[in-house]
Amino acid sequence: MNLVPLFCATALSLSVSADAGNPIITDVFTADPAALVHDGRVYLYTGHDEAEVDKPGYVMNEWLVFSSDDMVDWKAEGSPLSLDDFEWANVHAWAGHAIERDGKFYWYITAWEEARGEFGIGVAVSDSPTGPFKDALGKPLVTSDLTENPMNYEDRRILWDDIDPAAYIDEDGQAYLFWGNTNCYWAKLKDSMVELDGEIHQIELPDFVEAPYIHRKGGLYYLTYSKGFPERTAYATSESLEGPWEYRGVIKQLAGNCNTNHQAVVEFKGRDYFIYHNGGLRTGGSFRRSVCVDYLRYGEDGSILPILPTEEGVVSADEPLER
Ligand code: FUB
Repeated sequence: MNLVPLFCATALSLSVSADAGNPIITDVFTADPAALVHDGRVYLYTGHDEAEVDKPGYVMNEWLVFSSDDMVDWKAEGSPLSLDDFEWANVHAWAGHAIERDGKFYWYITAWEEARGEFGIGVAVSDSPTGPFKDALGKPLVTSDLTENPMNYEDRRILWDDIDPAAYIDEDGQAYLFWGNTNCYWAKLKDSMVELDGEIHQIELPDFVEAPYIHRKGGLYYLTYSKGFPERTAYATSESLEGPWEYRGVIKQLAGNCNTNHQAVVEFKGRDYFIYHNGGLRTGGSFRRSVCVDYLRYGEDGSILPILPTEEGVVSADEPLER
């Protein structure tokens, strides 16, 4: 991925096509989905790709929220969080993840910290899933001095291993944060949700690149992630969030017309969904991405069956599922 100068943010009016089918949002470019279910609605948190056509490099200044009660009709909830809300950040509103605890909503995000010249992970908080959100700390929660900064391209030390946060609250109430690029990290979160609790650990996963995401099904924890570059989605399972993790293979091939893959997994009204992005819109591409939704299905042994990206997407969660 490229680090590019900030282009001027363009104010875009947000409305969402009511048509079913992929991509689910067709009037703005959306990337890096995360989802949560609250009071019978699914809330979708995305990045906003604003790069011009044929200009390589991410231009991302804000995050967007959409919501739905059937996974088909999506309501644009606007942009309740942007780089302007983080005094320490100046560019690169990259992937985030939102989670609810005790009636508060915590949105962990990736952004570039101007003072240190590196990526950091911040956290914003709100009383509502749609905001307004405000920076909970006034500084990043995770900075590069806490982690290893692995050597990467051309033997240079990379400063973007602290990206792509994903939070999870276990049955016993313990909260965890997973994140990383090249190295996959995890740490416990204190009950406040805005402080790490103890050591930062690493998980060894084949060709881990980025986008760790945790979900649970049938007593098993699943860690999906982007593997290799261009990226495929792979996964590992464990009986404990603290590992050990068993690598289980690739479930999604390259995203169409786009070099990254970034997934969210959510269960809603008894069905399992795999949310991802591709470069599928006209003028779309690696820096003009679009969020899509398809079904996620499990094998009898708990394996995730290969994800089949479709143009038709999913049917209303309130209608019978015949395929
Ligand atoms: O959107 C910018 C970056 O690209 C994200 O942080 C990664 O997950 C990849 O999708």
